[in-house]
Amino acid sequence: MGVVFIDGSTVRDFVKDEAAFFRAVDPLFKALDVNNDGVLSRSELRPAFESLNLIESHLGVPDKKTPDELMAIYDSVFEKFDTDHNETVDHAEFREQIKQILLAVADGLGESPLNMVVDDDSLLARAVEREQQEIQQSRKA
Ligand SMILES: [Ca+2]
Ligand SMILES: [Ca+2]
Repeated sequence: MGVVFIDGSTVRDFVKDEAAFFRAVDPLFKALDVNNDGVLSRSELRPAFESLNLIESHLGVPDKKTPDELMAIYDSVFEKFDTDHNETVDHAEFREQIKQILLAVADGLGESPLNMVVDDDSLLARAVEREQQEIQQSRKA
């Protein structure tokens, strides 16, 4: 998808559209759940942190971190996802935290459209696609 125009409302509308949001988030959960037991362990959730890092660097947070700092971040992100502290992240916990992260990203973006490079298979790309489809549909109507 490359460079796109994106603003806070692109992301907020995407999160509000539960059907579209779950359609984008649930495959992520499935892909992360390597042993297919329906929940994410600490090590299974780790690849997701790496894409969160990507979001951070988009927003200008420095991404130079020592391995110790990274471990501490992974741990604190896991604790955040695991809201009932049972050492696994289930579907509902995953959806809720991704939602919170995207809403934080939306706040960071604000209301002025920003030129941004997004990965084709990232959630932000899904948000932009959804908005483009909506615009196309309203043109047809
Ligand atoms: Ca698992
Ligand atoms: Ca849990």
